[in-house]
Amino acid sequence: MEFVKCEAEGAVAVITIDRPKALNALNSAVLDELSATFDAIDQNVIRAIVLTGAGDKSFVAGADIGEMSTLSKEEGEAFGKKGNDVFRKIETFPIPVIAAVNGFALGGGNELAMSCDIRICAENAIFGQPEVGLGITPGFGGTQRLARLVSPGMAKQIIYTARNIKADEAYRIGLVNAVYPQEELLDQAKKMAAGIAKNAPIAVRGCKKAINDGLEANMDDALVIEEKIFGGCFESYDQREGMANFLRKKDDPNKVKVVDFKNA
Ligand code: DAK
Repeated sequence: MEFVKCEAEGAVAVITIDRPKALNALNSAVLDELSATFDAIDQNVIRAIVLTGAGDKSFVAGADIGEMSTLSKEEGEAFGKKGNDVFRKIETFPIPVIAAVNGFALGGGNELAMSCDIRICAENAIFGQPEVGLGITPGFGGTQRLARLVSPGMAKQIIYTARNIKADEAYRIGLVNAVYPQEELLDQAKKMAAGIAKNAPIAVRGCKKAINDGLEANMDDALVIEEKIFGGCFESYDQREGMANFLRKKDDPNKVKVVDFKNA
């Protein structure tokens, strides 16, 4: 791979978009490599993924404006589909994906972060959807995911004005879960990923599916989705062992652990 690197550390994989000369902007090659990288993840070994950008300036500075500038309508639609297919693959990937946003997350960069399960960022992170300033609409799911993640009004303000927001504002509106000094970001993301990887993998995957599928359904159907996934956990080794373990440790005075969410 030329632009996407993947390193496994135990049960955690770190995927890095590495195209420094264009601040990690997404051209077709990056999108193809990103898709192939997720396809190659060994889901029997990896239990959580961190997605980040190379360097300390940019997560992803958007779709590649040079490549997009000469597209015809048909080519534009095909480029949009290519991105949407990869981002949907990430969003529905069975294993949780944490975006460690280490700088610019503009346009397709913010859209990529939003296709991940969880976003944390560095203090220098900048988020925005600058598309209307370029004469286009967001094309990799930005109109849909931003409105669902923050609020329709806030998403419309960000998209219509094409004004960027800083890390603290992204935190305030709930676009990111936490903000860290740049030098701590990756370790914090790996720590969170390792914390997820420690838990029962079938249950974690079930939670991701239940939350994602439930958000697309009405509450009655969503609760049925949850019931089925919940039921599916029973008789598994993890369920039997997890519950037996709790019952064995019932009298352990240290068993209730409350953790500061920022250090979870
Ligand atoms: N594309 C291509 N190259 C980029 C780039 C991008 N998005 N962003 C930065 N670069 C390149 C710059 O051209 C420059 O290259 P050289 O000139 O050195 O060759 C290099 O990265 C360093 O950038 P700067 O010199 O500009 O660095 P600064 O620190 O001064 O500024 C910046 C950083 C991030 C503020 C600035 O580079 C910038 O504004 N970049 C563009 C950000 C942007 O507008 N991104 C959103 C793109 S729109 C669709 C599918 C997808 C999309 C839309 C529709 N369909 C087909 C339906 C998605 C759209 C977008 O993502």
